[in-house]
Amino acid sequence: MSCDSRRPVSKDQFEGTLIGLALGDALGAPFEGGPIERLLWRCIGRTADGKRRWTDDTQMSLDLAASLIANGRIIEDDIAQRFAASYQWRRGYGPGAAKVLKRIRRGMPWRQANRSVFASGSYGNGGAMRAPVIGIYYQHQAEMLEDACQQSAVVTHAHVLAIDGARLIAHATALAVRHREPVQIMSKVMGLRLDRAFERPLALAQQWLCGGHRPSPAEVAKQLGNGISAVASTPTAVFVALRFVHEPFTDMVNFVCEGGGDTDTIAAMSGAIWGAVNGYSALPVASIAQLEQAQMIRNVAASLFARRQAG
Ligand code: R7I
Ligand code: MG
Ligand code: MG
Repeated sequence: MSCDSRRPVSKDQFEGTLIGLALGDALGAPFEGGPIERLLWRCIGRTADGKRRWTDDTQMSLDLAASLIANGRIIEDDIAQRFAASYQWRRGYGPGAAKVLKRIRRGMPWRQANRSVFASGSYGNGGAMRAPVIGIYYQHQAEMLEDACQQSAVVTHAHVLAIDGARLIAHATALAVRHREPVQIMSKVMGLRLDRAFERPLALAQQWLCGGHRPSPAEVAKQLGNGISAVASTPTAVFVALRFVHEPFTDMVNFVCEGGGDTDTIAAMSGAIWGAVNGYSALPVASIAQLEQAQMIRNVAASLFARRQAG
């Protein structure tokens, strides 16, 4: 195990981030929510040829990546149109996000739609679940990463807590591309200026990581959260990713699924961070073979890498 070695980012890490995200999403989706959501996913969670479907987390990440590939930077109007055009109820979007996207599709400007369901904008984790794309793309440009987090989240998630959740996940992914040591990544994450609501869960996560404490899935869910809000899921995803970063991907996803709650999104975010550290080549081959449109996602990651290299 290398100690905090600085590495040039590789295509393998771009692919690892996006496929790690999609795998976490698809493997976590059957365990998301309560009995009704799980039953529904049993009916619609497989493609005609038996592959595991991914959900809104992956769809929005692919839309964001496609926009960056096309434009080289974040253009809010473009990502709003792409998010709205891709919306399909069967991808399991959050209820508020679904309304926002349908309104944008009907012609409402995103600056109006993003505060039309909740007056201050949504504090859900929908802005954070796509933030790994920002993290890998801007991993060497801290200021641009900050702006891009804000811009990519705000079109659907205007609330400060949603934007800070996106910043946390994007920075954690960017740090994961360059460093391998969990404690090192965690201490850098602690230096981000986030809303006070993130302080307690992040401090506890750091304490656990530094002390070598191995909490159970139930303890993580209880102490850090497993909910649909950015505050109740993004510190959890960062902790889980760092706790399992040198252990098998599948063990990490099983841990998230055992913790319950917003399993697809927590596994998607931790899967992306895990993939950023370890790369595509470390992901489980058998699970990738079962993943809906895995090759397409890999191609998107490769194009994003090429766009990044082109400057
Ligand atoms: O954040 P969002 O896109 O949800 C993503 C989640 C992920 O788990 C996906 O996998 C998918 O399952 O959904 O969706 P939103 O609807 O914007 O936010 C999620 C939920 O948080 C909302 O439906 C509300 O229940 C709650 N919420 C709020 N409640 C009250 N006031 C978000 N913002 C507010 C608020 O301001
Ligand atoms: Mg989802
Ligand atoms: Mg979810």
